[in-house]
This record gives sequence, structure tokens and C-alpha cells, in this order.
Amino acid sequence: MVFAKDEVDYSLYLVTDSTMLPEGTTLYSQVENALENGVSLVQLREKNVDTKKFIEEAIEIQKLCKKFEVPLIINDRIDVALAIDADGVHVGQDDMPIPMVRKLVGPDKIIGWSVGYTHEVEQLAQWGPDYVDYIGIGMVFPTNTKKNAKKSPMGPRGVARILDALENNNVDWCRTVAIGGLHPDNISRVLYQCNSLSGQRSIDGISVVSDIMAAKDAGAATKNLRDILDKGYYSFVNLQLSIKTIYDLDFSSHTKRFLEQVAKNRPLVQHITNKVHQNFGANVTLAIGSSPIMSEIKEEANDLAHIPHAALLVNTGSVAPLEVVKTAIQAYNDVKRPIVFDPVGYSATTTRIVLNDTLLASGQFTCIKGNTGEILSLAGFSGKMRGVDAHEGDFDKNLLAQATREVAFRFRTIAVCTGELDFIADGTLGGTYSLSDGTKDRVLKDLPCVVVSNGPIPLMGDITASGCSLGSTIASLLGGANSDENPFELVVAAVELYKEAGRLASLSSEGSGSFHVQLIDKLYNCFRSNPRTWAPKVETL
Ligand code: 3NM
Ligand code: MG
Repeated sequence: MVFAKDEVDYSLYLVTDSTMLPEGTTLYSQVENALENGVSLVQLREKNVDTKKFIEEAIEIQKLCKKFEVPLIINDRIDVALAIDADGVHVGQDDMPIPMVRKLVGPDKIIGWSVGYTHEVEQLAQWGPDYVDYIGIGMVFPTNTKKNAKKSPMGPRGVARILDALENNNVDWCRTVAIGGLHPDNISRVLYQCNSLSGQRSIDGISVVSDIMAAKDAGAATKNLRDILDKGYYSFVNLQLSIKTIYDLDFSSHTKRFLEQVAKNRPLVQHITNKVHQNFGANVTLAIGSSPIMSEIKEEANDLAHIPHAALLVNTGSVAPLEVVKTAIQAYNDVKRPIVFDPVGYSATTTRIVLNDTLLASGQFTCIKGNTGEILSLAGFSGKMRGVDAHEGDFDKNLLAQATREVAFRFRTIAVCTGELDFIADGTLGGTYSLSDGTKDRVLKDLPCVVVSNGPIPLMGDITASGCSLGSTIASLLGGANSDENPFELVVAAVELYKEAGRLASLSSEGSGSFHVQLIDKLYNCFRSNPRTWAPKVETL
């Protein structure tokens, strides 16, 4: 049977593995249950089966697939695919070269290729549209299913880079599925975060092995995945993510209400932060009516996340064991509580890049806050930073706004870039995702972005942990808000509060020592004052 190749539905692609079948199930029964519940494409992937047995299995599975009008792809074995007249083949980088595969199977069969690196996309472009029909992009997350894997997990950002490469190389014919370690607890996030930078492309589907093949109830597992694919909305924080344009947002009249909510709800702000920041951050948090807890105990993250109005600040300046941080991120994502991520010194060393990238791939953040150097590097705009201190020098306002928008877009977050001017961009796009067509008509330049100014406050750079404590302030406002508030407006309000306190503190201090103390006093007083009397200017960009 031959399917019209451009009509293949890649949305939920089951890859088989009969080494993981639960007791009481068979390869056949698992695939049948999966087909009944919405799998749209099947690949027979049996690594240690003799040819005769493989053919027998393939014929049985092919009958099933025909019944459900779903194409059947054979992994690796071009001969088996040809022998049974399957709908296509899937090959990896170490299997038969694609031009030979095409020569053998002819023009009408589906050819899939495993891709992990952008240079492989350049190869696709060289071959042109007659060779590969879809690629499996992976591995996204760690998995035990693929034995002797030569690649390391790329995370959603790695998948997005492949989508960018497809677009930059004009490989518009090639469909995409993401694969590797995909399960219901991370698939919404993958669908949400995996878009090309132009907003034109998202993945066409997800591919799973163990989530269905190892499930006691493969039908229920499939249905669960199908529901996530069809939902189109990733609810990761119980605040009102904005689909508004910048013109519909309000950055002045709500601030008073936000502060009142913090005072009333008294958020718990869990800090996983660097040693230098711990004491100051705790005092800043207290000054603005919130409760700090500097917990790095893995076992209690879940309990803390469940406390009403909890929020998490992750600051990677000197970091707790990775497993502690990952567990906390997962715990707060699970209960939809806000997380603020501060990638301290991002790109200063290779170690820091890997550490921050690993954590950034492990969850969804409501806000990512960094200084100019960190945001420029996260957006891929600059080379290595020298230290972990703020980048000096004058940057073009448009460049900073663009870098902030890029970070917001890539991580689907509210990005804050601090400096004399603070840039804030909202890339959350209402929490929506869709297969194939990217972020639809919403592209980078349309992301809401503001710049907050309050004159230069040079003393800010003369004390330690002043940037880190803006993270504490943002986390307090996000944590303290009622669920119908908009996180972008909340983050802007937090930046205004912090900048106003900084300005007032600099007016009344003699040097950096008293500035340190004054900053806490002014935060304390500003928090209890009328925001209408504050000086910071918020301009839309
Ligand atoms: N290919 P699970 S990862 C078959 O990266 C396969 O190309 C991968 O299994 C790649 O859904 C993988 O159980 C295994 O994690 C995916
Ligand atoms: Mg192979």
C-alpha cells in the first residue's frame, strides 16, 4: 500500500520494541491498542529478531495498520520493507546511505532519517526534496530505550535549533518528529518550546517507544498522549498568560493591587541560590512582605511547592547538586507554581554553559532574568563573557531589545535583561502550541517588550547580589499574585519596585556599604508606598 506522502499524519508516531512488553501483552496487542486510540504512524523496530521472525511479525503488523489506514515504516531493514511492500523505511546515520535507500525503494515510499545535528540538515538540503521525507529529531531527553546511543540529549532547545536549520536551508519539504524520553510529563513542554525562531515551524509530531510499548494499558497510554497533542495549551503556571498585544497591557494602574496581594498572600519564595546572595536575598524577600526559605533539600521540594503562593528562584551562581535543582523545578512545574531562573555567568565557562543548559532543558520557567552579558549569550549574540559580573559597555538599545525578545521566544518565557535600562519581553504567547505551523502569525518582532528606566544607579554595580535580589523580588510578586493576574505585568511591576528602591537608596547613601542597607530600607518603604509616586518610566518597544 502506498500513501500519498504529503498526506501522512506524523502527529503520534509509535516505534515498537518487543523487549519491553509487560506481562500479558504481545507486540500485536500493544500495537492494536495503540492504533485504536490514535497512533497515526507505526514503525516496526526490532533489533534482535531473526529475519524470518521479523518478516512474520511485519506481515501481521501490516495487516493491522491497513485496517486502521495507518502507514507502516520498517526500521533499518530495506530488504524486509521491500519484501512485504511496506509504506516506508527509517534509517539512522550509521545505516545504508540515503541515496542508496531511495534507489532501492523507489520514489513513492516514505524515507525517514534520524537527525541530531545541524550539519545533517545541510546534507538534507544538498540532496533536495526527492530523498528524505521526514526526520526523527533526537534524542530530546535521556532514555533507556536506545542502547549504545552515541548522542547526548539535546533538550527542546536542540530540537528548535534543528528546526531553525531546516528553515535556514530551505528544507521545507521535510517533516519532523521529536524522539527520545518523551512522556506525558514533558510532551506539552516540548510541543510548546520547539519552534523555529521565525515562528514558521514547529514539530509535526512526537515519536515514542516505551511510553506505549512498556505500558500495561497501551490504549490508555496512547489516549493520554493524543489528548496532550490535541490540547494545544500548556498550563505551567496558574497565572493568566497573555495573548494580548503590548497595547492592551497595563503597566501602571495594577501595581498597587499586586503589592496588596503580596502583602495579603505572603508568598513563600524558595531560593536555590548562590552563597553570596543567600543572606541578602532573604532580607530583600522579607522587606517586601514575603517569606524566604533557602532550602536545598531534595526531599522537601515537593512539599514546599504545594504551599499556597510558593514560588521558586533558581540562581546558578554557585549551584546546589543538579538533582536537587531538577527535582525542585519539576515539583514547581507539576503544581503550576512560578519559577524564576537566573543563569549567573552564562557562557563565562564551558562548565557554566553545560550546567545552565541542562537546567534550562529540564523545565519551563515563568521568568528568565539575566544581565546584559547573560542575555546576549543566551540569545547567541556574543562570545564568551569574562567573569560573572555585569557586562560593561554601551549596547545598542535595539540590540538588547532583540536579544531579550529572542530569549523570551526561545524559552517561551518572560525574559528580563538588566542594566542601566531593563528590558522585559513576553514570549509566553498565551501558553498555546500547535503542530507543524510554528507560532502561527506571531513572530519575534511582535513579542510584547518594554524598557524600564530610572536614571543610572551606579551603586547597584558596586554591591554584590543586587541583580540576584531582583530575582527574589520578581519571584515574590509572581508568587504573591492571585491567579487571574498577568505575569508579564507582574514582572514589570517587580522591576519598577526594585529600580525605584535602588534610585532612592543611592540618593541617601554615602557609599556601597550604606547603599546595601539602604536598598533594603527603600524596598521596605516602597513596598508600603503608593506606586503612583514612583519614578521609573516604562516605555513600550
Ligand atoms: N531513536 P523512548 S531515541 C529509537 O535519538 C530512538 O534517534 C532515538 O525511546 C534517536 O520513547 C530512541 O522509550 C528511543 O524514550 C526512544
Ligand atoms: Mg538503524
